[in-house]
Amino acid sequence: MASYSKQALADAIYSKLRLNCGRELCEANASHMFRACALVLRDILAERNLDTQNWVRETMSRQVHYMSMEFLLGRSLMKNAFNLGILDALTEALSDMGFHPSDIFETEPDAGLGNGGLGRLAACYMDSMATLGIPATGYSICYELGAFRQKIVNGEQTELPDDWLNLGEAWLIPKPDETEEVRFGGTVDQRWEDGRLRVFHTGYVSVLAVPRDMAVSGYGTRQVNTLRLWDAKAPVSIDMSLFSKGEYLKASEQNAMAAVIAKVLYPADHHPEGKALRLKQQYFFVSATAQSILRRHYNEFGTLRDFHLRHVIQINDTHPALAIPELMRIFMDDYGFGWDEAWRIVSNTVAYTNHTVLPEALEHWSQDLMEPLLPRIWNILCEINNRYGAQVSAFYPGDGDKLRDTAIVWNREVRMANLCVAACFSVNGVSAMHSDILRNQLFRDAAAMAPDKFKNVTNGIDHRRWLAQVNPGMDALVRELTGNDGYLLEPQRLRELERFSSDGAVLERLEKIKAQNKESFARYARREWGFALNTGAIFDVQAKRLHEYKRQLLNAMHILHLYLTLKDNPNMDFHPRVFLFGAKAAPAYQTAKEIIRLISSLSAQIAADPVCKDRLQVFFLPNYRVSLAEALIPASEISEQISAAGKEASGTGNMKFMMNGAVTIGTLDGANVEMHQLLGDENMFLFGLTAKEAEALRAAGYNPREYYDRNPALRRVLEEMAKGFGDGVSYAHLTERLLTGAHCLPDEFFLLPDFEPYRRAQERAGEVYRDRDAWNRMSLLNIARSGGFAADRSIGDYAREIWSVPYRKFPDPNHSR
Ligand code: 26V
Repeated sequence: MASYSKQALADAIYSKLRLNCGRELCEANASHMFRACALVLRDILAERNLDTQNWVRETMSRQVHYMSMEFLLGRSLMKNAFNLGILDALTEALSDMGFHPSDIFETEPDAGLGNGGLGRLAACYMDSMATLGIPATGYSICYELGAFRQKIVNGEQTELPDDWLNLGEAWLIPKPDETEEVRFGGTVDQRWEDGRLRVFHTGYVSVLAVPRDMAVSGYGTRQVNTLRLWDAKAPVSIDMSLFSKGEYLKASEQNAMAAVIAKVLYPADHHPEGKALRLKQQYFFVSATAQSILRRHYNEFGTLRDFHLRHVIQINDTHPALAIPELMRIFMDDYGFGWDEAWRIVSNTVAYTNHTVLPEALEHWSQDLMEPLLPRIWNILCEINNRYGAQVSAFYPGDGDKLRDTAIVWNREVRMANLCVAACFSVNGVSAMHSDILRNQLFRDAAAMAPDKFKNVTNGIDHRRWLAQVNPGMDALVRELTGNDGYLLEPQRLRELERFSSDGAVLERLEKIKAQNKESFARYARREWGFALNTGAIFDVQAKRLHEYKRQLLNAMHILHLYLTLKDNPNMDFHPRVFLFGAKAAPAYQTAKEIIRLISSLSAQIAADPVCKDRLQVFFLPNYRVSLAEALIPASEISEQISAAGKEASGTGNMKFMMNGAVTIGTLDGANVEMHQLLGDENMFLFGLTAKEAEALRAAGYNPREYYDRNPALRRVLEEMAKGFGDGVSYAHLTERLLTGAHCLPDEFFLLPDFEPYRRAQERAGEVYRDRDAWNRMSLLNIARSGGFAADRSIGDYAREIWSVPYRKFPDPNHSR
């Protein structure tokens, strides 16, 4: 296709419909149309993807390999059309063909290959890397089932499978000729042969890794990168020979392993279970990726000596950390390198991003699991551990504690974070505060040995998706006020909006856009769930994974307090509120599920009480995911970012709300700290203990009872919770966790000390909201100062400070928007 006029697109869609979907236009439904559109765009992208690869080969650019167990992509059709500059043409083509374009876009299932922030971050970064002209490939598993679909039944979360591939497959380009073999189990023998130590691995089980590539477009550029998703298959021919040799058990073992490895994304977030399978998934994807990268390099250059000059591998949390021993294995066992040279190359290639400091989320694997499953990797890990231990001992002579704390293998466990810190040339946190915690607390001893290794790259979001695409009203206003659409490639230009912070007419238009977004979300909520949202109320939103440290329970406690106050004083003067929650709980995380149940009970109680009519509403929005966030965030006015200080590594939802003009009620945690530096006390409602204060309180022997005894309102909230509501369910277990700690620290996340400060912050927000002008100004300044939270800025930081890759733009001369 030479050009992408609406006619050219319509013709191409028509042809895909007939040839690939076997449908005439008159019999096509929205799913057929979506598939046809996706195939048309896939062709355009596939061609540009080849051009990009040729360009990378010719220029021999340094490439980035971004490894992540999660990529929370959401929908791609509108995104790709937007990036290619053909969204208007596509929309018109679909209308001309007799369809509502939005029906077609909304038919696309979310590619939910992730649990939360870490996975969405990877997706935003893929967009920015393509846009900034960085040759980059992402790697993950092609999970057959993505993040579970959440259904609320009688107030409780139930989990349903998410069969995204059914339609999502349209984006994938299978590359069976680039299949890699991954080996599990068996035995390893080492023998000297021809003057070098040779390693022989026998008796293993094989799983084949088959790439299914997805093209990743960038905005306004011809560059198209790749996201390589590995599918698992049993090796058919070996399988048959095993059968003929009578090794039936092994053959069926291989089949079983292959069938299960790429089946489902782990729904756990910070709550590990099903450990063995997760380890198999990690090694499967890491081994396939490492082999694939090395094979391509070797085929091109005939040597791996300069590998690190051409490649950098960024690992997203510790989940892909086995890439380190796996690369060592391939360099040594397959390409004959000695340890020292292999180590020099590998440790100059791999860089690690940490995404959490919660102890239960720092991965460790038992020797009992690792050694039999990955015998050669286990050898290599032990060797890395010995050598690193020697370095630690030399740096801290005679200090056994330091040796223990920095050890990679200790007490029959492999500690993945310590492995990354020892082996990677760069370790970064994801907000200024989080990076300080890594440097000065979590990895203090290792950081003292290599201070330059430790960096910060504050997270960022794809502002083209999270502002321009999801909020067309605001996008139009920004373009009008800044004179053009330049902010799409230069997010800092949002700053130019500050000029209008006292312009009454502009502020009114801002308010109107928000009001329209609220109306539009209310229609969505009515259509999806039959909810009737009061659009005259403040939309107050907390949307993120459900976790105790994120403190959805604190929000619920405040709502309960508001409800009780309203009952006592039905004429209370306050601006009506709609509290909206969106959150999935890890299926095995009982307390998180109880909190969902509590929110549902509270919601029903409030809905049934006439005193709340037109004043107070609470809704739990089922199945929070990327596409729901896209509808919800532009309609939000208050953004709840209320984690216990020191626990949220960064947060990225906070940035999305800010960029859409919601005002934050938040603690000094993660990237909120940087938001606060930009906004000041005047444009944010800050409350609560700081991380230092919380630590000091804990050290002084924190007793939640003191707060309970001192604050009658808080006491009443907890008593009511324990009693339960109209549906007869008691939440005594939750109050017990707060007051006495049932199998946990009492009130581990400091809800009680923060309750009163939170209540006051809420009250202040409610008051300011009534001064429409003041509120709209805050909202405008939030948008204006959000440019620094664009993923383009983060990727620029990675490119400069860690990857040493140039980042350029390749403007697409035909691009029009
Ligand atoms: C840990 C585990 C442990 C084993 C079971 C499965 C599983 C899945 C995920 C994790 C770690 C999750 C780490 C994470 O998502 N961190 C979030 O990363 C965001 C992007 O940097 C950041 O904004 C959030 O603050 C941080 O919680």
